[in-house]
Parts: sequence; C-alpha cells; structure tokens
Amino acid sequence: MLTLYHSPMTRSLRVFWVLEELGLEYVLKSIEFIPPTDGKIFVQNTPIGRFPTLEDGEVTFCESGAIVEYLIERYGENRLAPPLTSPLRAKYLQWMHFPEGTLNPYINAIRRFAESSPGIAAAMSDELDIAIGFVNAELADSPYIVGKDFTGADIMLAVSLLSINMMGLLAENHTHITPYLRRLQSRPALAKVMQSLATRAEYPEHPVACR
Ligand SMILES: N[C@@H](CCC(=O)N[C@@H](CS)C(=O)NCC(=O)O)C(=O)O
Repeated sequence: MLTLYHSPMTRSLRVFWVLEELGLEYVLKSIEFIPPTDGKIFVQNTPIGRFPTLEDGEVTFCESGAIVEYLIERYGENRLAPPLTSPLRAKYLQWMHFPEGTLNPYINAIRRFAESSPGIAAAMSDELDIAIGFVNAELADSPYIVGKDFTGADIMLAVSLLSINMMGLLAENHTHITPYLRRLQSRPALAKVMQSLATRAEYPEHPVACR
C-alpha cells in the first residue's frame, strides 16, 4: 500500500499530483506543517520529518523528485516519461531535476532572507529571473517542458513555478509560463490537488514558508 505524508502547501503536492495522474490507490495522510525555525529541520510529523514522505510497503523515503521518478518507473506502465532509449530521455531528466536543483534553492533563499537581508533576497530574485528565462525559452515551441507530451518533469516544474507565481516573482516578459501553467491547471489530476490548497484554510495560523 502506498501512503503519502502530505501537507497542502509543500512539495508533497508533486507526489499527490503524480499519484492522481497514474490513477494509483493510496492513503493520503494530511498533516499540519510546523513552520521552520532556524536550526530546526526534519521536525515534521512524518516518518522522516519532512514533506513529502512516501511509504510503499517496507520502503519509506523522501525527496519529491526521487518519489515522482520512483512512482513513474515502478507503476507508470510507460506513462509520464519518454522511454529509456528515446532521445528525449536526457531532457526529461534535466527538467525533472532542474526545479529542485536550480529553482528551489533560490525560492528558499528569497523566502528566508526577505526580511532579514533584503539585499540578498533581491540578488537571488535577479538570478532566479534568469533561470526562469531559461524555462520560458524552452516553452516557446512546445506545450510541455519535454516536448509535445506531458511528463513527470512538468509535475516537478509546475509546483516550483506555482510557488514563484504566488511570491509575485513571475515577470511579464516570461510570456510562455502563464499559458503553460493554465494548460496544466486544466488537468483533472491537478484540479484535485489544487482543491487541497483550498483545504489549507484548516491551518490558517501557519502560513507555509518551507525551506
Ligand atoms: N528537496 C526536498 C525538499 C523537502 C523540503 O524542504 N520539505 C519541506 C516542506 S516543502 C519540509 O518538510 N520542511 C520542514 C522540515 O524540514 O522540518 C524535496 O523536494 O522533497
């Protein structure tokens, strides 16, 4: 049995979304997010102390990218990823890892330093903007980030872009990103996931700034 330890405004959205896209049976444990304080991480009420955490039988692990990749490899039945031998496979891996490897470190730093060191936050925003430009250029000629087909890389990327959008950091010149997010938001699986954001009203006193 698959069990996802989930909190609505965290990266567990990615896993929730891929589980829905694949039509898998799973248990969703929705857990209140404990806001971060300096020096304390891995303190969430999940088996590993972080969101997302997935249990699959005797296996328990974290990292949204690893979980998304695992579920697609293990249960995807050739959906949501180009075949290993496809020339698109390398791009798929690039975009699967770009969000956590490149975008989210900026997002985390901007959130973390917004009040205490606005100069650092501004410098990080400028660099993030260049990285978003790289994404925007890739979307100029294709509906999805790896080409004509929706893949797990879109799931990874969209959750980072939604955070960036919510932070007001999506510049108007990145013209391909908003239509891309709209395209993804028309997917029933994402609609269900977004619904869970509405249920975030359960925990109004804890605005999430995960890092
Ligand atoms: N790179 C990791 C980041 C995980 C992460 O930072 N999770 C946050 C929520 S978005 C968390 O659980 N932070 C609280 C903590 O570590 O106590 C991933 O993609 O899963």
